[in-house]
Amino acid sequence: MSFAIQHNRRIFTTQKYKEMAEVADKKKKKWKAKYDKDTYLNWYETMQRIRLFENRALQMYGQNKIRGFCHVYIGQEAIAGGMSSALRPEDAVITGYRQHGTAISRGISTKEAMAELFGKSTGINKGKGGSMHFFSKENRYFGGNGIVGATIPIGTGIALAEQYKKTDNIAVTMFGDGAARQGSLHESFNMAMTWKLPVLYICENNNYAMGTSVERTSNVHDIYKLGSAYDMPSEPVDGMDVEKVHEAIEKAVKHIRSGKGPYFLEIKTYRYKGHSVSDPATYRSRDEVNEYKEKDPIKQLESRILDGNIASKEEIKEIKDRLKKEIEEALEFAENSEYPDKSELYTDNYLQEDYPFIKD
Ligand SMILES: Cc1ncc(C[n+]2csc(CCOP(=O)(O)OP(=O)(O)O)c2C)c(N)n1
Repeated sequence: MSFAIQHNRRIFTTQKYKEMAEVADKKKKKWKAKYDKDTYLNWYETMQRIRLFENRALQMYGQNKIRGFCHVYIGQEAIAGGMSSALRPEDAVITGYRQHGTAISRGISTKEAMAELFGKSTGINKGKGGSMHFFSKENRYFGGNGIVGATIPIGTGIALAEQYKKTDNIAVTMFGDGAARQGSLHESFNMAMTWKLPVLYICENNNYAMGTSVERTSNVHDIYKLGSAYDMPSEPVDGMDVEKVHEAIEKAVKHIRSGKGPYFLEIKTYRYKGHSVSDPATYRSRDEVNEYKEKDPIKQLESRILDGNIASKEEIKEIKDRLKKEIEEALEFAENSEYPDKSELYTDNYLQEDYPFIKD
């Protein structure tokens, strides 16, 4: 007997699902380790650190210890993981507001990140930036930006600065599928290709811009194809698989560093939670969410590590326990830190002296 299952307007039969599962099973058996133990364990650690950090942050939000906006990255960690191994520390990164994971993968400590979420003076931006606005000059991390699509021209500008200074650093410019529809993408792509800027554009396509699916936004569902209008090398990537993310970014980075100009990767991923903490995400089915959870990037990597005898269960447990301790210490640090002094209201502000509308 064959039941029809409707999913995202595609009709699959249970038979078809069975066949797909068998193909996936065969692929799994064929998997072979390509990298050394440290690489796998570093990926695991980076991704688990982000997941544990955000799970605790969500709990703290529930207790009103974190206020304001909070957009979590849970489900998307393979992108931050794969990126961390494919870039150099000197490379610049800029992204949107769903940024805790990216920031942590670039070296911002969980203490500084948690304290920032708590609005405390010991946060990475003295508690004045909050969840959407981490920034770190030392880590070449340019945010954290709440304006959808704004990172695309800013990242392009960072790449222009690197070219002007004749470095071989690249600027990674990240944005969501919703942001990809902004005009700023086209102006930036055009300029970056004309001037062969050292920029890697990454669209983290998690299928939704708030409650609006990619299918409802445009007739072009494969966002990477937007690059072809500018002859920009562009590819789709499986964002649930950290190895594939690493490989794709490594290849793109090699192209960019050799002076050939920009590259565009559409990394297909999924966010398990709503758009932000206040979104119950009723616009998608539980089956859809579960389908992605089945391919969870951390679980996938953990089974590869264990099945491939890369590390033992005990080693994995040791990493998890160490990270749990780290996150508890970050929480304690955030709790025990002071809020910024009132005088901080007047520091770190940009003031244009000749702005004509300043009032005393
Ligand atoms: C210029 C601008 N327009 C609208 C908004 C409101 N807004 C906030 S998030 C969002 C959706 C963006 O989705 P996407 O780019 O796919 O990123 P994701 O949340 O999936 O990471 C919108 C429309 C905004 N912040 N800035």
